Amino acid sequence: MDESNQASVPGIETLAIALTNRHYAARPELSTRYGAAGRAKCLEDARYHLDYLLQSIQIGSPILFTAYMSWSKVMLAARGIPAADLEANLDYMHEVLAEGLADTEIRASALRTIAIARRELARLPDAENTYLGVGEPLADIARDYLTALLDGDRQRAASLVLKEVKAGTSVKEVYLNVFQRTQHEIGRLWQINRITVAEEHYCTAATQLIMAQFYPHIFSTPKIGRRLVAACVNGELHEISVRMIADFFELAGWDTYYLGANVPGASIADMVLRQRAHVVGISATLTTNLGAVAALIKALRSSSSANIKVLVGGAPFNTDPNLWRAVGADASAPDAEQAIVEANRLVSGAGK
Ligand code: B12
Repeated sequence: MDESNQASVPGIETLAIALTNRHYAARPELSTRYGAAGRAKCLEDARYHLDYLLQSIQIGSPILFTAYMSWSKVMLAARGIPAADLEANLDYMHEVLAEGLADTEIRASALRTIAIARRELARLPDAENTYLGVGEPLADIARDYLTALLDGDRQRAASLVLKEVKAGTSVKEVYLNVFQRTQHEIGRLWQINRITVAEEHYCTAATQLIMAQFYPHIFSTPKIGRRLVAACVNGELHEISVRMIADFFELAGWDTYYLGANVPGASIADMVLRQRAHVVGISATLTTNLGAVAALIKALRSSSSANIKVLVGGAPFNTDPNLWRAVGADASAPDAEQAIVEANRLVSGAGK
């Protein structure tokens, strides 16, 4: 099973070096302004850009590259790097790939994909709105919860949500409107350089701990005889998403086998078989992990679990609602609530 995260087009490193050289040749003042460290950072960014580009074209979804460029624009703006630099970088990328890609089909889709992103880039905002805006459900609780975590007070954060559930709010609402929204907000704050990686790690670990406090409730629902195996694809470290999926299924009476982050495809396939799962839920947050999702599904289809229903999800699937077809899945769902609806529909035999 090929689970490589790098798109299988040769020479990403060569292209990244050529792109960086082109950028610095056109803008020699960058060397004096940012020094050797700046050049190394530019090369690192070039690798990321090309990796996202190649994954997007291999999976046939230009919108994924545009979404990545949109994310880059916000990220760079918060660090004082103007959008014009990113636009110029895309222009140089267009030139470098026009000269450096031998395969005419790949070259054509690469240039088309860059052109789409380049056209959109000027229209895209350089900041993202908060996920905890006034008017969102449970927004006050979510804001207080985040403040408690950023104060380093996970006890206070826990008691806020436990009290809320005691008062009648469902665990599902707390999951989606407090935990999920807060995690998205934490990502935004990290992206715009307002919190550190350590703060993000603390908040994430605390939320995982607090989620566990709901387990007596989650695991007490009567069972309906359906089984879910849920995992992050190989290379994928964002595990709360799929844990949330598993918990919603457990609440809906399924027996769930939650495998967590970064699971080798062969192990997922083995678990599907051993647990005689009705559905396997596969999560990918990063576009660069989509190749591994497609490889895993291909392997499942040619195994003794060929008839397993495959549900996929995560940020790229929310960006491109048709992406599930391209990776060979049976369906996708934008969140944990919709995931149950899709899984029940798949198991009851109603095709899409
Ligand atoms: C916590 C976090 C991490 C932690 C994860 C730890 C852990 N134990 O999970 C760590 C530190 C490991 C991490 C690392 C990285 N991260 Co990070 N991370 C996050 C953060 C802040 C929260 C993730 C989370 O918990 N979300 C909460 C869940 C519940 O929400 P969700 O993912 O949307 O899930 C729902 C739906 O998508 C859907 N769904 C998801 N999966 C599935 C599966 C199925 C089957 C179905 C049906 C539905 C479904 O249902 C879910 C539940 O409702 C996000 C921000 C964000 N927007 O999510 C950034 C974020 C995803 N990370 C980001 C980045 C850049 C990275 C790194 C590349 C950083 C780096 N340079 O090292 C690495 C990559 C690691 C890797 N190889 O996977 C970026 C990605 C941007 C992009 N362009 O792709 C984000 C968006 C932050 C940002 N705003 O900039 N990260």
